[in-house]
Amino acid sequence: MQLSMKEQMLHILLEHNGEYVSGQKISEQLGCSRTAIWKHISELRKEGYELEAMQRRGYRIIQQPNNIRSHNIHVGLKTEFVGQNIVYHESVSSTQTIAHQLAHEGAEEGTLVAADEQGKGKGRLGRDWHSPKGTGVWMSLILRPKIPPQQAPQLTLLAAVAVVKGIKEAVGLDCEIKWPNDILIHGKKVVGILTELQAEADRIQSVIIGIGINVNVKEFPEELQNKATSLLIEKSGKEINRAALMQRILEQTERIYKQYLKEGFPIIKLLWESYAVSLGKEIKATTINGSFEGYAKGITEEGVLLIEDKEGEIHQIYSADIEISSQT
Ligand code: BTX
Repeated sequence: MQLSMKEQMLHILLEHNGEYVSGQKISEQLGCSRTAIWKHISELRKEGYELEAMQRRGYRIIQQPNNIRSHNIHVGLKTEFVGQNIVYHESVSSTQTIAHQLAHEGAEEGTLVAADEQGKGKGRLGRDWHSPKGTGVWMSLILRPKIPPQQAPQLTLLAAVAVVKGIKEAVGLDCEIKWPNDILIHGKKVVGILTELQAEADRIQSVIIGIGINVNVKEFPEELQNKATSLLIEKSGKEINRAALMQRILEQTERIYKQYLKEGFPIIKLLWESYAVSLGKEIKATTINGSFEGYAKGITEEGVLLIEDKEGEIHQIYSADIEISSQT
């Protein structure tokens, strides 16, 4: 997608990394008037950019706001299509609902819906996802892979790998994955992933991958205090730039997704297994049909979990909540 004039100007200022760029240089590069530059500078200031204007020297950027407006993500995002079309809202009920609607209306692959706050963030099985204002990454990505619907669980695992790698790159923290969709740090959930489909019997029309990351959340409601954490908490209170984190995750997603479309699931499976905490352990799986205990043997080529019960029978688990019952 083409950068707007304002985005191009921001790009030039960011490229100069806090150094001055003359008004003349900007107007030559963008082919616009000095008045237009000044107008964009004022708009960026209103959005929270700290910019300095100095006679004879030009303009420089002092600080970026920690917001996730679309151009803040767009400028500096090195992808071909993932996140190139961004729909940003300050406050929504759920980014999933909006992404579903857009996918239904034919939104292009890679379209991203992001919000600063969700009033009714969705987890799996009708559960809620706590999404407070301005402190998280609450986003839904539309993909359109040409794969049969039964392979869709693979995309949850693909997204989990991309998020773990993106967090490592942007923030330097190591995460673990608990099948199928929990990303943990020190045993507490820092990211949740919800994959939903629009599909016919034999064909996927779109996959909506919802990713919720507790980034700068300082405190959780009482019921989550023992099981949730945030990147800020794990970084001892250091505030994290959400747009930069999103960029790294979107780049990793595109890279791994392209590899997946070309070479299939095996490489993703290997990567996923290297981050998995639930494999090779005694676990308790709670499904909609009840719960049972067994040994987590591994995942299949479809991304389905295999559990061996005490009688040696192998069960294929498509969807469940997992508790690790021993550290074997
Ligand atoms: P899940 O069903 O695996 O997890 C939901 C459960 O996790 C809740 O029942 C609660 O116990 C706990 N929980 C709720 N909020 C949080 C939180 N912020 N941090 C840690 N634990 C929490 C996981 O479902 C899938 C979540 C996807 C969220 C994204 S956000 C963007 C997109 N839009 C949307 O509405 N959902 C997705």
